[in-house]
Amino acid sequence: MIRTQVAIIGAGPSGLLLSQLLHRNGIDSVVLERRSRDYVEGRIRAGLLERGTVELLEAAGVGERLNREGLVHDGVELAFSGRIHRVDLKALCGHAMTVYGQTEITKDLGDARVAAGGTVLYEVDDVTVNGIDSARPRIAFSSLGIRDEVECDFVVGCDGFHGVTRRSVPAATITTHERVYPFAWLGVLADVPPVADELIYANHSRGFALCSMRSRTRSRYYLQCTPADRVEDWSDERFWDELRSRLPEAHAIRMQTGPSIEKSIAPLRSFVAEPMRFGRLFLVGDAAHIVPPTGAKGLNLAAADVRVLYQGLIEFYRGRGDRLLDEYSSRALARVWKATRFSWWFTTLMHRFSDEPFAHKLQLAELEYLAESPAASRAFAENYVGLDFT
Ligand code: RFL
Ligand code: PHB
Repeated sequence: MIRTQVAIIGAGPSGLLLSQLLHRNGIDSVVLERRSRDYVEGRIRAGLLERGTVELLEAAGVGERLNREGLVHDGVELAFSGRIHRVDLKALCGHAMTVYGQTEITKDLGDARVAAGGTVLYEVDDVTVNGIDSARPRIAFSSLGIRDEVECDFVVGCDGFHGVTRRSVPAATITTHERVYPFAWLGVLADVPPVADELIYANHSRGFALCSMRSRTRSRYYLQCTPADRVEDWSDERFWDELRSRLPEAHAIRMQTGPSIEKSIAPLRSFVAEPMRFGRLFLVGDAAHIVPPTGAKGLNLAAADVRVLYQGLIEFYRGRGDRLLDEYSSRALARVWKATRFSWWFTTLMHRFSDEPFAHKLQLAELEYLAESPAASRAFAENYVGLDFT
């Protein structure tokens, strides 16, 4: 039997970040993770951080490499009708975005947890959550075939969309909202210099494309594909040809190609579970909500949940009561719904939904309006860089 203050399920970015922030504030936690450390750190996912996420990583003591290697972007490009419109994020709302891979964040946090002597148990199976309505909940799990238990004050579900914690609450106490989009993203990672200095989101009659990056020598590109597509259907050559065809001429001719080092297909969905607290169990990040990746809000929302929760836990353990913990669900959800709206809107604006020219014409009209109207540009920029914390 292991005893701790906070038991965290899942060692993705939200679980590790929470554990590290609690540690820096004198609160003990244990993290239980189903996969190996190498697997968690090798998963190619998010790459674009809001300033609030950067600040929180700094507060967790892992800002050093991030500040050295992260690429700061003051603007973002929207491509449509063969033209390129740059949104000057910095000029419109005073903030920039930082490119730094989720792989690097989990590595930095994993190292910090080891350096601090923290307990992160990888490759655990059959996690079950019990007693969330009691003062001492218990988590049972198996490690190397041996059954064990963690007893704690609070349980935090940081175990992603397919995790166990959300499914362990009584169905009558949880409401879920879901929208599945009729397309997916095909992502490719390649060691070629990015086509441009900033990100390019492209609306094209053949479908959406996104040019992102991980460094000055490593590109991350995405294409809208069908949910039925398989990675085997997409040779590198087909991918590069299709990407080139969806970019404006000025970028297409400059694009460098090379062998892919990772290729994957991800479905797109919006999902929100309400509330995000059940007795002594809190849901955080993808365990509670999913957004489509257009706009890069997923990891940033997970970090925003952690920000609210760790402050509540600090207040509780310093003997200042549970007001902040009681407000966790409503405060987190207020931001979640705004990011859900923005991600849905940006997805709807940029993707090809049907053959119907009317829908595409409306998208182009809205993009033109965005390019012409400082008010519309500002509304976009404010949401893209992340709304202020209230
Ligand atoms: P994670 O990262 O899914 O981590 C959950 C962890 O829990 C473990 N787990 C369990 N452990 C124990 N017992 C169980 N029964 C368990 N079940 C699961 C899992 O193994 C895993 O280690 O959730 P977390 O920490 O909430 O983090 C969320 C982010 O990973 C996610 O929101 C982002 O990656 C989304 N996302 C993006 N977000 C951004 O902010 N900016 C981006 O640029 C961005 N790009 C993306 C993305 C997601 C993508 N995909 C593949 C969905 C691009 C893509 C393509
Ligand atoms: C990424 O770099 O993986 C990325 C960037 C921006 C997005 C989504 C993903 O909107």
